[in-house]
Amino acid sequence: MAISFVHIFFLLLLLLTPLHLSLAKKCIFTEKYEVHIINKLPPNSPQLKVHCASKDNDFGMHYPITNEDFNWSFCGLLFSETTLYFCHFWWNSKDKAFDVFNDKDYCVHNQTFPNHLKYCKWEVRSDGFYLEQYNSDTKQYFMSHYMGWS
Ligand SMILES: *[C@@H]1O[C@H](CO)[C@@H](O)[C@H](O)[C@H]1NC(C)=O
Ligand SMILES: CC(=O)N[C@H]1CO[C@H](CO)[C@@H](O)[C@@H]1O
Repeated sequence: MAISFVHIFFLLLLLLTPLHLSLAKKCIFTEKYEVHIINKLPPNSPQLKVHCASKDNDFGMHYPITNEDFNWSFCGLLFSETTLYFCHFWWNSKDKAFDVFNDKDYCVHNQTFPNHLKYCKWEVRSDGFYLEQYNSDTKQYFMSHYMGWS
């Protein structure tokens, strides 16, 4: 008797595990977010290096060329606090590290306009880092200067 219960338990575990994973990928219960980091540095300038990570994911070092879009997506968390992704950037003997996602409504805290698309678009330019915003009054997207290289 006891053995058959153990068998049933492990059978259920095997059946449920792939189901659980596929649910997680499609974000059934939470929203799906995308973060895009686009190299908008001048061509023929030094190579941009980007290292992004969260508590659970490390994307390693990336070397996007001019106009290349380095991006990833993830599901929002159901119960706990917002997911946090940060990146470290190196270019032309300068470097900068900051959160690129720490707020489910604004991409990053303290922005003027909420991000209703769940889509965080960053551009890396020679004068710093820009985050796309949507002005709901004028119904227009625009790139907003977030911080400089130094
Ligand atoms: C997102 O990254 C993938 C490679 O991981 C790339 O093929 C794709 O073009 C990127 N998305 C956009 C909108 O550029
Ligand atoms: C200056 C300012 O508004 N700071 C706020 C930025 O967002 C965090 C998190 O929502 C607040 O705790 C700060 O007060």
